[in-house]
Amino acid sequence: MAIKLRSDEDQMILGMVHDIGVQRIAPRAAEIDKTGEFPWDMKALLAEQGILGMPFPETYGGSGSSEEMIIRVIEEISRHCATTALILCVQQLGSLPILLAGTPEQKARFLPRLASGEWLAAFGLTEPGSGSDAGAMQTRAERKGDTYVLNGMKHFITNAGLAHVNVIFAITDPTAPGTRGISAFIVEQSTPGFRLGHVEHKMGIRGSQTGELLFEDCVIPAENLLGREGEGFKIAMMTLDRTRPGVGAQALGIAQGALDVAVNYAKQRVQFGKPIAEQQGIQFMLADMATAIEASRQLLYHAARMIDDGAPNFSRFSAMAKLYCSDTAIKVTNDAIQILGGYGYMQEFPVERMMRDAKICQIYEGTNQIQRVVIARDLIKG
Ligand code: COS
Repeated sequence: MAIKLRSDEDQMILGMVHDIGVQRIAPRAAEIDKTGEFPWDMKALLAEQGILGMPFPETYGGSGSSEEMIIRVIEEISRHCATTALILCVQQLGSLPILLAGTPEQKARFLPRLASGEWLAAFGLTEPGSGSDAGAMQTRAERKGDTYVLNGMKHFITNAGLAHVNVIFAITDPTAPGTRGISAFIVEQSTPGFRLGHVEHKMGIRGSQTGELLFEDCVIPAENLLGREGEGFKIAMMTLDRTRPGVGAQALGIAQGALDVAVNYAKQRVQFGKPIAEQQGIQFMLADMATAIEASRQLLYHAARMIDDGAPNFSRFSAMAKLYCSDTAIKVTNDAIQILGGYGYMQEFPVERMMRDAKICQIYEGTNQIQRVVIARDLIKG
């Protein structure tokens, strides 16, 4: 359903993204999934069209788009290819710590080439023993003169080995209480002692490269510290509060794409002498899928508008949007496969890929169990 945008210009941009999605992204989606190779052509397309520049202010070469526009573009691209949409999601995720906590010098140095799409970004928080419990990380950063020396590893990192700008969270003060010993750093790709480890083979979003980042006496300049020492955990949380709607948008787009396929199929597939779309059992399924998608969309757009309006408690709604949209995507893609029957299970139709792609949305940027923790804590606080 068309929910009116705040400006005609935004409406025009969304129309342009719709056309690119249909004409250029959709035809590549199955192949990207099959080869499991990072789609450099799609990254170039998003860069050329200024889509990768959306999360960056105009001063740094971006378009300074609203969060609402960013999530609507992610949604539109995800209808066709969740892997391609993820390129925009992670560009925002890996750059936001710099936007939120960077000095003017750091912003001037890193943001323009991220906004143009010349560089990719990565966000290094997760470790093997530190997933939902993000504060349990082991990676160390020791101050030595005017440098920090990093040792440890990050895993399950999107764009591992591809990103030039890697925002890495590491412990600078092991004696500090709670998460107050964690700091954030920018590690550039070619830094000695920093390298790509194992690359994962995944169930979905297969064209996105996910892997380990290894730090072995990796020396970075002290000026690459983001914010102050000890502020790293808060920077990570503030970032995730603002990027979780992007994951919701990815899930919502996947769900909408699956519904579109299911409706088309149901109108054409004849069984018992009529299209299955005329069977009430199928109609009820389609109606429930469309209703869940619309409810998810309203919640998601609401959360994005809260971010744009600087609402104080947007973090709860951001978590709700990510949780609800991703649960919807799993339900809707599962039902879409069911409507297509045996064909839905086959790789010549896109719905099995959509279901595989949807699953990660319930897991990354905080599992849906963690989203419930965030929502509940906000509900019961003070
Ligand atoms: N914004 C700013 N600060 C925040 C915050 C937020 N949204 N959430 C927590 N903080 C602050 C707290 O105020 C607290 O600060 P003080 O030390 O000054 O008291 C500090 O961070 C620690 O907070 P808390 O005690 O709530 O931390 P927990 O260890 O209980 O963890 C959760 C909180 C579970 C929410 C956090 O670990 C989390 O989000 N986990 C999921 C991680 C994740 O999403 N990983 C995906 C990686 S990207 S694919």
